[in-house]
Amino acid sequence: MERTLAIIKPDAVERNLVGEIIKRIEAAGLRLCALRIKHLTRREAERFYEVHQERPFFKSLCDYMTSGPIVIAVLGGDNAIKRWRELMGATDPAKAAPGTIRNDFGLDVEKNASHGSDAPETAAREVAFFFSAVDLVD
Ligand code: DAT
Ligand code: MG
Repeated sequence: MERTLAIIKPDAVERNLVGEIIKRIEAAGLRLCALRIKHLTRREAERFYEVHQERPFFKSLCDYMTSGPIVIAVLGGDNAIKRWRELMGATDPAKAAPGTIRNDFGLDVEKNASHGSDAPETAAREVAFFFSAVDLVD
């Protein structure tokens, strides 16, 4: 079984889309291994997205990710990383396939409703960023 980190971003929490997005996760057969709600501090957002710190959108991204509460989940299952990214769709909602979370609910390339880890190494780092081993169910 593989694990990945999923975030329901502030724009989606604000619009009461948490239940709808978790419904899609469960319908796809991914398991919830951990779940919490949190309002990120500036420092936490900057550390979480440090790989993007040289990008022109970094400050705006951190402003946005600290603008309201987020829901953070660890998802488990065979191929969970790829399957969750497929459910989300492409980064830019305008380019995401119909029926994906970002196409259905994303507002723009920044306010794109959800986050998913992109590889096993980043998934391990991102899960450990928010959760301890004792927080995770198998
Ligand atoms: P993803 O979230 O699909 O893994 P990413 O890792 O390239 O995409 O970027 C992280 C987040 O940064 C993304 O979800 C939204 C924001 N972002 C990416 N490209 C952007 C851009 N060109 N303008 C504004 N925000 C952007
Ligand atoms: Mg990414």
